[in-house]
Amino acid sequence: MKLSPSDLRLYAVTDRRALPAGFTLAQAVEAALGGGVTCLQLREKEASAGEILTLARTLLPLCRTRMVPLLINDRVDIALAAGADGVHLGQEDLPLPEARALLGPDRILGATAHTVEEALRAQAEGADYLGVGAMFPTGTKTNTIPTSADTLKSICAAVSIPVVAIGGVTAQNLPTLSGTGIAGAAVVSAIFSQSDLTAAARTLRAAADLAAR
Ligand code: TZP
Ligand code: MG
Repeated sequence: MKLSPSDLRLYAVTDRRALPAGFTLAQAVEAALGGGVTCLQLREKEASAGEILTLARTLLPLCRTRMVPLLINDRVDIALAAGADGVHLGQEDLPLPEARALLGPDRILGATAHTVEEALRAQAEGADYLGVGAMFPTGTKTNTIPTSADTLKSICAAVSIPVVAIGGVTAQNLPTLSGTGIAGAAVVSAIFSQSDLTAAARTLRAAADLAAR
């Protein structure tokens, strides 16, 4: 599955640690997909490679049914083994040229960028989209680099690939990013820590549809 910018409108990033009691990750993902999530990233920082692979194989059919791309955080090898649609890599992960060589031209390669310079380099090295942030304070990731809306706007203007905002994004603060040029928003806790995941995703999707270009 190749990426279209509208696939990034509401990009849900998993974290089993955030889930309300009683939910499996598959149940949570199914509920979130029902609320209008358009892209899913499997990001389980405490899971073993085998666990991530098993989770990817469980989530892939749920995503495929709804034509939602499934991307794997950090791990090109697991993405390939699971037949996932691609990966998301940060500045300290496998360099993008090597990742692209392993993935081939058709799988999706996403990259994190915090500056225009990083964004242009990622684009030149084969990224299909960029994640930019943290836009707002977040408890989900501790080692984030705070990123301003002005920087986000400059990045969107500098690159031709689509950009998603990440980090502390909620339905309440997402409207403040409207006009920056984002293709969508990526969230962990605003979906996965909510008791009604479908309603949370639906509200965010409406906000993302308004804020994205
Ligand atoms: N990268 C930058 S911030 C972040 C990641 C993975 C965490 C986003 O989580 P939340 O709960 O949406 O703030
Ligand atoms: Mg990473």
